[in-house]
Amino acid sequence: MAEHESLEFGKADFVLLDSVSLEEFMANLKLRFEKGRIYTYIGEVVVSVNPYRAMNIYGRDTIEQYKGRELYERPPHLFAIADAAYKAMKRRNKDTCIVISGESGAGKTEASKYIMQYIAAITNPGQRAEVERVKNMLLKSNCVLEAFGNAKTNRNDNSSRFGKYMDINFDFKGDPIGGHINNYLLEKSRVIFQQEGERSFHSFYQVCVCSSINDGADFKAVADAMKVIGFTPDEIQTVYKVLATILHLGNLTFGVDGDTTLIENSKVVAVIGVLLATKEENVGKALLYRTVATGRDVIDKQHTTQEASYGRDALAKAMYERMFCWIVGRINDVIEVKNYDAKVHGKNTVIGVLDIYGFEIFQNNSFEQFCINYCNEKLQQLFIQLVLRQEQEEYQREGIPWKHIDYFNNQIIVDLVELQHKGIFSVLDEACMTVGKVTDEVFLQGLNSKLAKHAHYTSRKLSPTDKSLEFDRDFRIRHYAGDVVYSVVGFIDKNKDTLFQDFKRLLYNSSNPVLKMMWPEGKLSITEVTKRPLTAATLFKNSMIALVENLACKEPYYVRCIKPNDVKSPLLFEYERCRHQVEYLGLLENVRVRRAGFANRQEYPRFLQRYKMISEFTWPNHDLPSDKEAVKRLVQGCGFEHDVAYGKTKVFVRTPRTLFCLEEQRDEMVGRIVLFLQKVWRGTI
Ligand code: AD9
Ligand code: MG
Repeated sequence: MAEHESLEFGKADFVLLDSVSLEEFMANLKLRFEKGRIYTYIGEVVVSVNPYRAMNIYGRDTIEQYKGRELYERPPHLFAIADAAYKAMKRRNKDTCIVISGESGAGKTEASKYIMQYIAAITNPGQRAEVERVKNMLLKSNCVLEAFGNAKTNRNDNSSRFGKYMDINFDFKGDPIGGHINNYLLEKSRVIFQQEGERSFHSFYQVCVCSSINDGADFKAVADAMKVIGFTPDEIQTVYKVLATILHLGNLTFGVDGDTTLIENSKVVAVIGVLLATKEENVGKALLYRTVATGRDVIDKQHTTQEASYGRDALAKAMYERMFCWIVGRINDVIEVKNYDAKVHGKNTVIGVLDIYGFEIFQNNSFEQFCINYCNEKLQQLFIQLVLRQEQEEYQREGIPWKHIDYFNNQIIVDLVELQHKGIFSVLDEACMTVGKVTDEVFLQGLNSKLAKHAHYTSRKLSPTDKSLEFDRDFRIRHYAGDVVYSVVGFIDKNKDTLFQDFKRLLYNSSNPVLKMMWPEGKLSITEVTKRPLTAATLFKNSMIALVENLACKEPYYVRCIKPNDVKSPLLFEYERCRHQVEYLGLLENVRVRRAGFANRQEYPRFLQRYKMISEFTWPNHDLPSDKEAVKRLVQGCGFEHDVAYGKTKVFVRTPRTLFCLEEQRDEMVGRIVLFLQKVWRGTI
């Protein structure tokens, strides 16, 4: 515990509050925010409030203060959590992960960048060139991914529109030797449509250099970063060509002449032909016709204007998404660990950093918000399992007397979305599988009939008098973080995510090899394409389940971000807004579990190893029947009896204060021992 931090800044750990109530919690959070203390602990969890201003707390000098120190020795900081994750990995050879959560605009992405900067700064003291190269790549990759995957929304000027999980691999020395990025469902619909006040992905403005945000300077930074990462000039050119193609597609309109669908502004087609390195007539044909196999015949079926517009939009979205995934893949090629032989170099360990799109509610919420909010439910569930439930279970396992603490378990909402056969994704997939014309309304009917009694689901049909459900197409989910009304419009299309095969062939047949590489499945002819691709919902659900499994097998560290106001003000602490977040994030329950429980627990041998020098009974070795007995003697000798409980395999320390005292005594003893040894060495004893 950061005891030395003056009380004028409030309590540095919520566990130390005089009494645990929402009011006390909020008062402390507010006081600290107003005093410029944006971080506060709950044990080992960092609570962070977005300061919305540049803080002078991330520099080299601050990094030095946190390097190698214990969590409770310094004021709360992201660096301390990063150091703890790093130390756990290095000392105990454990894979760890840092999970950053909070709603849109709460500060997750900024936090993830500071954490990475910290790790980069404290590693590679030997300045090995290869390690420096890897670190540089990892840091540079952020800039590229943000350009292509972030956008201005009404909640955040730099909102992540994709989920990102980055593994950093370390060698036995604790230096980064590589990494891997997993990206999750990019909100590609933004390419063709943005709500009022929002923008498309930053990358488009950077190529146009036309707007108020600092896009021009960013363009150069992104281009430089891509070069450093190792994108070839051809690859970078292709990226710009794809962006330009998408912009031109946006200008393309369709009309009819008798029975014929035609492109109204055919000059655009010529430009696209050049950009995509393919014949103009092939572009025109792919936009207006679809090749279909009927029995043994293959025919060209003309689109209606509606189908053609649908195809055009699907093409724009798919090209962007594919390019984004390709960029991630290229970065992975460069940063992935190569030539690492665990037998020679020792175990390769990992720190994972998760920065995902936060919970969001817009004026109009669609399939994308549904997926994003489901993802946040999954992460909340992981938090509950790991922090709240596991903690309680550990006390039971260790035989420590324990009073159960109630908390809201959001598993019921996770199930509502993902349960086989009964969940919303299943109902959606079922509707999409139905042969014939399926509408979003049919899907909504399916939901209504399956979920009529579910406490967290309702719709206009089920609650006709409910004012928040304005339209027939609306349904509402009671999420852990609040109620969200979704419009069912577009769910079926977005879930099917159809891109006519003709476009895939068009792109595959481009004479630009980079573009061709992005579209390998275009190789298949019409008669070879049979398999129905997995739906967007199923793919997303599977990736979320895999993500949670991956995180669950690592030792987790948490950063819980809070957004203080909706107007990006550095001064405003909107009490109600913050209270709501504290409640739904389960922070109070977190404090209660932590407090009713114990701030720290260590297996007996480890505890002894660290503190045995402070007691005559244990230094240098004890002759008691067990390590447990030895720890008891040590604790008695120090007078901490009242603050400690003895489990089957671990000693539990209730307050961090005790640990702090133990650490101080240890430091003092170590100092004395060193002095003594020096004297022996010099022969003065
Ligand atoms: V979203 O779910 O991706 O929409 P995030 O990632 O939680 O969201 P982000 O990190 O992008 O939010 O923070 C939003 C903005 O708040 C940033 O662009 C900064 O202007 C501001 N911010 C956040 N954290 C800090 C900080 N530690 N110091 C200064 C900050 N400004
Ligand atoms: Mg973000």
